[in-house]
Parts: sequence; structure tokens; C-alpha cells
Amino acid sequence: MLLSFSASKDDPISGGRHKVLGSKTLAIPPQTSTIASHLPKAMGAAFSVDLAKRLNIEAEMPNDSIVVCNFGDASSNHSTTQGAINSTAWAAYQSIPMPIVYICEDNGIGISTSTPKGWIAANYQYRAGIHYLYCDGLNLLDTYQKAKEAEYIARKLRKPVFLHMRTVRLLGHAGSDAEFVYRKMSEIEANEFQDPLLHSARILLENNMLNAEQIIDIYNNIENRVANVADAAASKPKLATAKQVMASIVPPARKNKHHVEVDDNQRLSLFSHEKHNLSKPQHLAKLLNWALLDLMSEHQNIVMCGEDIGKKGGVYNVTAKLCERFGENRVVNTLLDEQSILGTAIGMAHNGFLPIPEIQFLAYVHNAEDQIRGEAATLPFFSNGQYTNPMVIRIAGGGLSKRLWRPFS
Ligand SMILES: Cc1ncc(C[n+]2csc(CCOP(=O)(O)OP(=O)(O)O)c2C)c(N)n1
Ligand SMILES: [Mg+2]
Repeated sequence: MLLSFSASKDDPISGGRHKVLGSKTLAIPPQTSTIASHLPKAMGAAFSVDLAKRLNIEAEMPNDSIVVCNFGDASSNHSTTQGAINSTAWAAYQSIPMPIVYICEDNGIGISTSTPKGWIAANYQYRAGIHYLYCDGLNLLDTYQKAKEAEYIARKLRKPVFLHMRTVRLLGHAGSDAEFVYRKMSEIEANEFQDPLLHSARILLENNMLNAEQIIDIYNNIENRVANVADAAASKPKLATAKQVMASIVPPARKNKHHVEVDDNQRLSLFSHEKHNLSKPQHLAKLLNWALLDLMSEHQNIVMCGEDIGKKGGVYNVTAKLCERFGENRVVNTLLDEQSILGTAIGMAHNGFLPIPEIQFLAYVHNAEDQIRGEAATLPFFSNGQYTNPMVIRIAGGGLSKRLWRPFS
């Protein structure tokens, strides 16, 4: 973390490009400051874990993995959060495995805006398909116990959990935020008395786990260690040229582990329903459909997701027959939420799939645009090329052109 804070080029995730935190080895994708934008992909990654199991695909994450995703109480109101949690619940409600723990760190405030008292519990306690747990973040033992329970539900039962964790905010939101402008002095003081470090020390003493001297020793040792690491991190070299900074904009080429050879006979049977059409000229939608048939048979890790792409065959029938040929696990009919469709794709890509999400028409991508701009497109840059995040987004656009509509004009 200190390598990242000091923009060192040894920062393990962004290589000194941005103050993001993360680690490829620990499977923590880098996250930018846009609150809630990571929830759709966390939902998608959770969906992909058991999908890999069902499809027998060798994925990046082990089959018993769970996804942990945290955010604040104010962020829980964001439409992106609401969409991702709703999609998680929608899937879990139909018994689709969704091994994810959402941790809502509830300090009762977002910058200067208070969260109404009791709002998080009232809003999340009784959501269909989601287990709600509460823990007091000031109590180490309660937090540990509830975290273990959350893990059990996600890992063993493959069901989603909303872990509501009470926390406190000491000091302002950020360096430039003067808390006294919007908070009473008595509130600020009351909060300062809730220092989690002091609570933890008290709990250790009360339970005879450590004595005061041992606790102070740990405190001093950690303080020294942090100071030493901070000194070392601050003196590390940084990226020096624009070329170095830009080097990870284009992701490195990937090896495709999931390619299989498809021989002529297999291909003929794949296209058997089209045998009378194969030698005739076809319109673009049909050719796209044929290309997808070929691609999905050759690349076992391609999964499509979108509204109505299953049996109906999607917009202009571009996905016709794909569901019949490759099954519902590879042609996934999603709920109606473009942020969730793109998030599902990003999460699947993190786990080794090659997703092809579909947005029904160009007009509907705009409400989900940040999933492309802020998440999918920037990931190689922020992760120094470690997360490559491949996908092909299909959007019907320009279909209602003059050419199609000429008969009516
Ligand atoms: C989409 C978006 N809108 C606004 C902001 C600015 N912003 C940063 S943090 C924050 C409040 C977050 O509060 P909460 O979720 O409760 O987390 P806390 O800081 O209290 O831990 C806001 C509005 C942002 N980063 N992203
Ligand atoms: Mg908060």
C-alpha cells in the first residue's frame, strides 16, 4: 500500500501510475475512486466461479472461491450498488450460485451527508435471495465471528451475504474536509472516544488474551515497521517518462488456453440448420450469427450475456440457435440492467472467460457507460497490464438506418 501511496514504480498493481490499491497475486483488482463501480464486476466474478465449474473450464479462480466486495453506507444508495445487489439477489433467488460477501462499512455518514438512522438495516435486512448479517466493527470478536459466518454461507452454501458492519469515521472524509463545518463538536468528540484501536486493546485485556505491556509492544512494533516501510517506499524510483506511463494502455497479447480445433464434420453438423443457405449471399445479421457459431465452437471460454439473447435469438436474430447449440450456461439470458450485463462480462473476464455481452440498442449503453470507461477500458492501465479483461461488446446501432426504412419514406 505504501508503494502505491508513494507512486513508486515497484507498486505491485499499477506500477506507479495511479493511487489505486490491488494485487494480482491476492486477486484484488485495482479500484479507482468512482464509488460503487466495482460492484457489478464483483457480482459477475461471483457468477463466473460456479459457471466455470458447470462448464468445466479451467478458470483463474479456484472452484470454491468466494468474492468479497466492500463499500460505504452512503455508497449503498448508488444506483450501481442497487443494480448489482439486485442482480445478485435475482440470480440467487432462482438458486443460481452467487458466492459473494458484500461488506457495507456503515460509519453513518458519506462526506457530510448523514445516513438516516437505521437505514442500512431497514433497506437490506429482508431482501429476497440475500442473507443479511450485522456486526459491530468496534468489536474484534463479533466481527471475526460474523465474518466467518458470512464466509460459510458464501463458500459452502454458495449464497450471497450482505454483511452490515458498524464502523466509525475518525477525522474528516479527506485532508481537505473540515468536519467542524457540518458536525457538532460534541459529535466529533463522541466519535473520537470510539477509537477502534482502543476498543480492540480493551477487548484483548478483558478476555485475558494479552496484557497491557504486550499490547503496547505490538503497537510500537507496528508503528516502527510502518515508518521504516514508508521511508523505504518513498525513496523508490518513480516512472519518469510519458512513454513509461503509457506503456500499459494497450494490454499485452494473451495466450488462449481454451481454443479447440473444429473439424469439417463437426462444423457441418454445427451449421446443419443452415445447409441450404450456406452458398447464398446473406445479410450482416446472419453473417454475425454464423461468425458467433464458429467462434463459440472454437473457443470454449466464450460466454455471451444479455437481455433476450437466449431462445428468442437477441436483437435482429444475431444470437439465434446459439442457446440451442451451446446451452444456457454459455448463452446467458440476463435481467434488464445494462450496468449488470457489462459488470457480469467484466467479472467473467477477470476469471478467464472471453465474454461477449450484448446491449440491445445503442441508446441503452449510455446509462451503463462507466462500466466501459471506468472499469473495462482502464483496467490494463491501472494494473500495469496484469489484468487484461478481454471482451467483445455487441451493440446494435445504426440498424434503423435509411436503408432499412426506405420502403416507408
Ligand atoms: C460516483 C461517485 N460520486 C461521488 C464521489 C465522491 N465521493 C467520494 S467518497 C463519497 C462518500 C462515500 O461515503 P460512504 O460510502 O459512506 O463511504 P465512507 O467514506 O463514509 O467510508 C463521495 C460522495 C465518488 N467518489 N464517486
Ligand atoms: Mg460512510
